Amino acid sequence: MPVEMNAKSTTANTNPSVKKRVFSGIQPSGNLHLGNYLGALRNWVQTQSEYDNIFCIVDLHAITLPVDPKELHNDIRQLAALYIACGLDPQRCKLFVQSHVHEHAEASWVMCCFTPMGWLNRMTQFKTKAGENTESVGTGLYCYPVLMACDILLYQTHYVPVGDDQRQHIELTRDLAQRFNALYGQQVFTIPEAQIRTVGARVMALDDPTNKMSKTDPNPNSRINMLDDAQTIKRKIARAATDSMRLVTFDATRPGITNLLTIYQALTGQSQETIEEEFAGKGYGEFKAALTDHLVATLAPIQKRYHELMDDQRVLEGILKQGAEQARPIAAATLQHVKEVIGLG
Ligand code: ATP
Ligand code: LTN
Repeated sequence: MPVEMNAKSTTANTNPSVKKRVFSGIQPSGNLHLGNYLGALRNWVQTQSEYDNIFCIVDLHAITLPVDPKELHNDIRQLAALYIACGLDPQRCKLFVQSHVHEHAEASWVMCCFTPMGWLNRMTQFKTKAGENTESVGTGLYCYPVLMACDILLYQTHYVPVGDDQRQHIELTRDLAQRFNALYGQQVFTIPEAQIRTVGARVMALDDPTNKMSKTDPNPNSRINMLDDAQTIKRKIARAATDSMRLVTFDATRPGITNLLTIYQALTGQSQETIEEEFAGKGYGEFKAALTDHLVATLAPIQKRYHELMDDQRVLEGILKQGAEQARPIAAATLQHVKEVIGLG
């Protein structure tokens, strides 16, 4: 499976004592969708035996925009259940909730004091999410990339598997770590690398393939949610934007059909040529029916497992508690080192 690294890549090792560390996270802010799965979660699952894995439910990031407390509480549990239902194994991964390890918030304050305003001013996600409201949004939205950097740096992470939209945040993380290490003349932080797949790294919205598929898009038909049933998937794919050419080919000038074909490619693992041959002379209707079948076949077993997990909250809480207990000492050691070099305490 092709993977792009943003620096010299190192081959993963299967010897547990020298496994490289992977860290990533998703915000518990609404429905997990196909973009999150193909761009991030599925890749974590596929490589979990190669790495020392830490996966976080980044709830402190979710409060950077207004959120209903009850919904947030439920969304955290739902996301944890989906992590496991998608195939993350709590025996091989530390799974935890960001706010359960207070070192993230503490490190974030310290690193904010070392982050030039100009660096944050360049972050495009802030501009997209704040929109017209740059004066009224909370400053947490502005400092969000610093908290993300701390998530990664606290664990001496080597690789951060994410979708394409996170590229700029990982670059900032690297810059902050390099600058901090240089300032104190010590290797306080490991310099992480983004791991971005070539297929599925940017799944586009079904209604408007010039925008990325997003949890917070007001149009529910813009995304396939991981918990959508077969009928809903069929309806959303049938409505998905295409064009009037009726040619089932990968073509950057026709982003609608290309997005659907890319989803098909990510789900089947087939090459572009094989897919184009399979649908040569066939219409969009036939292709959309095949895509729907693959989506339903992929999501149905995940949904079954998800419901089993949600029915036994004690098991889920136990997994999250254990994950936080395993993660905390690693984060605490890095934070302690940071405090020592700065002269705090
Ligand atoms: P929102 O769009 O509402 O900000 P989101 O859907 O981007 O939320 P996040 O929690 O920000 O969700 O992202 C979790 C992971 O999913 C990240 O690694 C991100 O890069 C990846 N991801 C999000 N959207 C897509 C997408 N459309 N295609 C591929 N990967 C995606
Ligand atoms: N900012 C990310 C979520 C996120 C994350 C992280 C991803 C928070 N902390 C650490 C990787 C590593 C997003 O919006 N998708």
